[in-house]
Amino acid sequence: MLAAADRKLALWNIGVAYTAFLIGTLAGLLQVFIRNDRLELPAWLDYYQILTAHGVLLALIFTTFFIFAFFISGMSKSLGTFGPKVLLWNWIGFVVMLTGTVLATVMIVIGEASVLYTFYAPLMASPWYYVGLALFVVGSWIMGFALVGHYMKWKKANRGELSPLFAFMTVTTIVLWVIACLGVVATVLFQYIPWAFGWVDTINVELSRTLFWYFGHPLVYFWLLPAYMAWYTVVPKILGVPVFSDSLARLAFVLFILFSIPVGFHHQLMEPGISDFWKFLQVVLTFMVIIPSLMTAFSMFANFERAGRKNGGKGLFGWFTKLPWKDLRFTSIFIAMAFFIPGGAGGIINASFQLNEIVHNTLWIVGHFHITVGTPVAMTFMGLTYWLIPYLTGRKFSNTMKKLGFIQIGLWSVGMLLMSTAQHILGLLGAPRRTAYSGYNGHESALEWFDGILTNHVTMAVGGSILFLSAMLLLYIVIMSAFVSPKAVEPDEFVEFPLAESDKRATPKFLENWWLWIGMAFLLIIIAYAIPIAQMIQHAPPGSRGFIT
Ligand code: HAS
Ligand code: CU
Repeated sequence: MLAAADRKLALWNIGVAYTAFLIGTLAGLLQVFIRNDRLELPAWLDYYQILTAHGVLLALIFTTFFIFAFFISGMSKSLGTFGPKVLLWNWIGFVVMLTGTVLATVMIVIGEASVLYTFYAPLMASPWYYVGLALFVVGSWIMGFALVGHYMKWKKANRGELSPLFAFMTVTTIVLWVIACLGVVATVLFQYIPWAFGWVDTINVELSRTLFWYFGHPLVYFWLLPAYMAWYTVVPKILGVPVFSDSLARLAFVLFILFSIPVGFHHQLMEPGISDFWKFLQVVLTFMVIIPSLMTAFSMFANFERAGRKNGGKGLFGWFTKLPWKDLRFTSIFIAMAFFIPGGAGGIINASFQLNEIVHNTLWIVGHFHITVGTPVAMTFMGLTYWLIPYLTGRKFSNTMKKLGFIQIGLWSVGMLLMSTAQHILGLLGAPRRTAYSGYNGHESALEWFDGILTNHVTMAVGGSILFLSAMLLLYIVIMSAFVSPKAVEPDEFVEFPLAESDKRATPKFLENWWLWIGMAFLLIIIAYAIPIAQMIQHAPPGSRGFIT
């Protein structure tokens, strides 16, 4: 069991994560009903305010705090108990991050920041919203550096040795996060804050979006990599096999450092002001960043086959039925992975210029991110929550809880399948995203326009309601495992941190040469971004004043 101080730190992070989850899912429920023209909001609340709350609280706040809880627990487990300095800096980072979160959330709730989670200029929020975001990022850096400090101490004590896989992956993710945030910090500090406080009149819109997406794309891998960490290190343990290949796992992670960042233009393919060559180059790099995900899929199938055969599975697919389907810790994450097959395929479609023209401003994209971050990532985090909280509190995860857990992931899967399928198809038919209303083409309401079973805003709302039910069930499980369930007495697999053996004898040492990877990452970033950004500044049209909805 972890030291009490480390457990407390992790639990506080989980607490904030699930508080954000509660408000965020509530906002999601309201949204599907508004889009469906079934709900009139009271005057003090509006669609864009709720949409902002939903995006920020779930995609940014829930994920980040949960990710840090997972990092803290795994780093303490695999490298040893935190020293007082590491603990102190973690707490400082946590408080700064929480302060930023509260400030930004208050601004959203009082209607001063209805700018969506992408906060595109020239939409303008209260300056305090941007200050909140900046604090959030700075806090996450402090926590990240504290964890890297813990890692460096281990490296000093174990000179020349490769670090444990979990620690290596944590550091990779933090490196990725820090480099990515440089873009958002630059735009928030030098563009949005001076503009929102009124120190300057106008903003260079194209530059702000470019700096945002320099950050916004690797942001999605900041969510994904912790899920991959669970797939690579936790899942094999549950299956009773070692990590399939330590070098493959590490190589996949360093490829993310290289190719996650110089690809932001795939979110801006439809924007003027970037010449076609640079869009093309970044699309090529986008196709490079697909490779480590394909490597991950390969590893996972290898795990399954090895485990299934070990349990007596025969023939080409016989192993499939021999997987531990009755184990909630496994099945939840398996479903998460399965959702990433269409999720990833959709990403490849989005990244293809000609197809992007069809899907870019439509609900298709909303469907895409609900089967990437909304299920593969979120459901992996749920699958971790079932045992991580009991592991940290020592409370039992009873059979009733296990049953509820299965119902919960079942509901999430059905809800998401309905909602995201409807979103994808509606998008292809032209239903727009980022709008409160969907009555186009001369129709008053979306209800007149789309009326098939899966091409219907009602289907979307039914899916959304099932998801909300699932979310409430999850919160019940969280509260029970955090505060109510009796302490576990006999040994129980839910009160353990499953971490698989990883044989690193054949792993090349250069995979842990951080300067090599960071240097190459910056080289690629300069190649992909230096000239187009210079052009955006040099040939900037007159800047834009702010607009407030
Ligand atoms: Fe994306 C837009 C391209 C992955 C999230 N993406 C978004 C937005 C979000 C998001 C939030 O190129 C909207 C932003 C906004 O508000 O405007 N995306 C990609 C590509 C990938 C990708 C190429 N996205 C993600 C992940 C996300 C995420 C991951 C969150 C966590 N995305 C785009 C593009 C846009 C975009 C464009 C802009 C669209 C526009 O026009 O605005 C790739 O990383 C995907 C690679 C993944 C794979 C899948 C590998 C499969 C695995 C599972 C194996 C399963 C097993 C189980 C083993 C190739 C690893 C077996 C089970 C059985 C049942 C057999
Ligand atoms: Cu992207």
